[in-house]
This record gives sequence, structure tokens and C-alpha cells, in this order.
Amino acid sequence: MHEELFAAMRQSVIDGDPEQVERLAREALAIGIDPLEAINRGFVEGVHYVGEQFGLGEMFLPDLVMGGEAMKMAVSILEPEMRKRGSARQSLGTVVLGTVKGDIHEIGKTLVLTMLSASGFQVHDLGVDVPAERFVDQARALNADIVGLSALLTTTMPGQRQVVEALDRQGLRPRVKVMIGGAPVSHEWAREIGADGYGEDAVAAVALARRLMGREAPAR
Ligand code: B12
Repeated sequence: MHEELFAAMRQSVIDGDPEQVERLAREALAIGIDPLEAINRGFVEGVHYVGEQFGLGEMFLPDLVMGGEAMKMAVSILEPEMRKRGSARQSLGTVVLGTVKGDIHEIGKTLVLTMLSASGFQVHDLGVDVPAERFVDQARALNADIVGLSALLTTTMPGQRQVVEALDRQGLRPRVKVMIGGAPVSHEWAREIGADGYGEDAVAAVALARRLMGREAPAR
């Protein structure tokens, strides 16, 4: 069902066409498509294609920028509805979330934020290009249960390790749990740097956060 609409969403991100993205996102909401499904089966497919072509040298930085902007438009329209669907829950825990130093990729991190908030976590967004010390300071100041670290570049993945080490040095672990994510990140990397878990997408991030808080995922 809705395959044509999902295909059009994918194409609108590839074309870097925010007006078309906006139209399709609104259409999806109007006909009752789940906003997360619109993101995952439609718009994200486009962003993956752009990333792939960029990696192959078939697309260039402006394409990457335009694809990213188009994706942000999709998230900005679908996000309020995602939040609404998960509203009115008790707080499951406090999460400090950001993209590590040297890395300005924010789209995935923002999706994780939206899903965690919609699921009942209190999430403090530190933004992008966040130094390790800031994660530590904010985790302490906000009495965080979980620190969430996003990294999209192989060159910035070591920034995740630095945060784990800084939290260790400040004596905040193991009380404060660390979860990591981002396209190049894996379970193996999480184990290697001593993080408490890895989530491959925003849905997995919620399940992981619940697990780290000692709660299993709710029965569906
Ligand atoms: C859009 C984009 C950009 C945009 C970002 C716009 C923005 N405002 O965010 C711009 C144009 C700025 C950009 C810049 C660059 N980019 Co870029 N970019 C991408 C692209 C195409 C998509 C990323 C994205 O938004 N994906 C969609 C979201 C939904 O997915 P996600 O980020 O993976 O997040 C999900 C999961 O990973 C997970 N997750 C994410 N974070 C977290 C955190 C936690 C705690 C958990 C549990 C889960 C989790 O959940 C998310 C939701 O499902 C990727 C390609 C790709 N396939 O990833 C390249 C890519 C990441 N970029 C790449 C590169 C090389 C660059 C540049 C260095 C290019 C350059 N020469 O300047 C710069 C680096 C700038 C910097 N210092 O950070 C490479 C990285 C290669 C590598 N392995 O190191 C990629 C893979 C493209 C490629 N194939 O070469 N980029």
C-alpha cells in the first residue's frame, strides 16, 4: 500500500526539493500514514541513495546538502505528529543527547530525540559538534540516566570513546549509561569502547533506552 507515495518521497529527497517534500509529508499525514513509516519507507530511502551516490563519486557535496535539507523539512513536518502519538506518558528517564565533536550530522540524532521524547523520556539536546566535556558537564548537571552519542563519520567515532572515558574519569559510570549510534557505528564498536549499547535506528534507540532503564519494550 502507498508504494507510489513512498517512491515519490524517496525521489523528492534525491531531487533536493523541499516544496515537494513538504507537500508529500502533508499528504501522508492527511491520509493517515504513520509518520515514522513515511520517514523510514519514504524519505530516508532517498537520503540513503544520495549518500550511496556521494560515496561512489556520482553525486557531490551540493547534492548531499540539498538532500539533507530536504530530509530536515520532512522531519520538521512529521515530528509534531510523532510526538503527539507518544504524548502523555510518565517520564521514563533523562537522556542527554548530541552528536560528537567534529561532526555536524544532526538528522538521525533529531529523529532519535523525537522518538525518545514521544516514548516518555526527557531528552536534552546538546546539538552537534559537542565536546566530550560538555556531555559530562550536562550529564552531571541534569542528573542524566543515559548519555546518547551520535557519530556519522568514521573520523568522529573516536569521539564516542572519549565521552565514555571522560564519564569514567569523573566517576559517573556505571550509574550513567551510554548508548551510541550513527551509520558507521556497530555493536562491536560499542563493546570495544565500553558503551552500554548500540541502536541501529530511532526505534531501536527507544528499545535500548528502555532496556538500560531496566524496562523491557512494551507489548505490542
Ligand atoms: C545528509 C548528510 C550530510 C549533511 C548533514 C546535514 C545535517 N544537517 O545533518 C551534510 C551535507 C552537512 C554532510 C556533511 C558531510 N558529510 Co555527510 N552525509 C549525509 C548522509 C547523506 C545522510 C545522513 C542522514 O541524515 N541520514 C538519515 C538519518 C535518519 O540516518 P542516520 O543519521 O544514520 O541516523 C539513524 C541511525 O544511525 C541511528 N542513530 C543516529 N544517531 C544515533 C544516536 C544514538 C544514541 C542511537 C541509539 C542511534 C542513533 O538512528 C537514526 C534514525 O534512524 C550520509 C549518508 C548515510 N547513508 O548516512 C552522508 C555521510 C555520513 N557523510 C559523509 C561525509 C564524508 C561528509 C563530509 C565529510 C563531506 C565533506 N567532504 O565535507 C561532511 C562532514 C561534515 C561534518 N564535519 O560533520 C560520509 C561519511 C563517510 C564515513 N564513513 O566517514 C557519508 C556516509 C556519505 C558517503 N557515503 O560518503 N553530510
